[in-house]
Amino acid sequence: MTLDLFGGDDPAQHGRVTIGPQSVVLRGFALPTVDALLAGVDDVTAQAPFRHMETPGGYTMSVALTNCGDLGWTTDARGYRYSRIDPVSGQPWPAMPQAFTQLAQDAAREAGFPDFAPDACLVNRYEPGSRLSLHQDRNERDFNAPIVSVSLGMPAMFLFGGDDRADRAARVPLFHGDVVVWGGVDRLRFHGVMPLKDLPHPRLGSQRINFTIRKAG
Ligand code: MD6
Ligand code: FE
Repeated sequence: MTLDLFGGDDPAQHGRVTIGPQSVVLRGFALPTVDALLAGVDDVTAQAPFRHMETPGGYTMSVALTNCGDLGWTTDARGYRYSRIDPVSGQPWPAMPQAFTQLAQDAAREAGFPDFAPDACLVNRYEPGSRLSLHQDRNERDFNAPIVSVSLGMPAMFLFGGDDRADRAARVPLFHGDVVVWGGVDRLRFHGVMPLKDLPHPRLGSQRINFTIRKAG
C-alpha cells in the first residue's frame, strides 16, 4: 500500500470506494479521457471565463466557476438559480463537450444509474486556500437524477455529510481523475470541500478543476 496519498495518478488508488448506499468514488475513472476533458475545459472557459460569484449572503466565493450545457448555475445577491444565459456575456452557456457527456453517462451507468440525460455542468476552479462550505445541491428540478463529479489537478479533501447540516461528515480525499457519482437516497446529502493545500499537480499546477454534470431542468 502506497503512502503517496496526494500523488494523483497512482494506479494503486484505482477502484471503487462506496461512500453511501447510492454513492461511489470511481478512482481514476477519468484518466483515460483526461486530454479530451481538459480540452473541453479550455473550450468552455475561452467562451465563458471563470469568475468569482457573490452569494445571497454577500460573500464572494473563493472558488471560481463557470458552466456549460443548456443550463448554468449562478449565484448573486438575488439568490441561487439555473439560467440559460451567462450573465457576464449575455449569451447562452457554451455547449457541453461530448467528452463530458460521455464520461458522465459511463460513470453513472457504472454506479447504477443507466439512463442519465444531463443538461448542465458546473465547472469549479480551486486555488490554494479555496474552499466550499457545506451545502446541498437542490436547485435542480428532478432529484431522481444523479450527479457526476469529476476532479482534475490538485487533490482535495471532500466532506460527505448527511441529510442534516449538523451530521458528522466523512472525509474523502479526491485525486486527479477521480469521479464521484451519487444519487437516489444520497442525493440531498450535505457536502463541501476543505481549504485546498498547495500541492502543485504536474499537469495543472496549483489548481484543482472540478466539474459536476447534472440534470437541472
Ligand atoms: C467539488 N463538489 O468537488 C464540489 N456537488 O469541488 C460538489 O459540490 C458536488 O462533487 C454535488 C455533487 C457532487 C459534487
Ligand atoms: Fe455540491
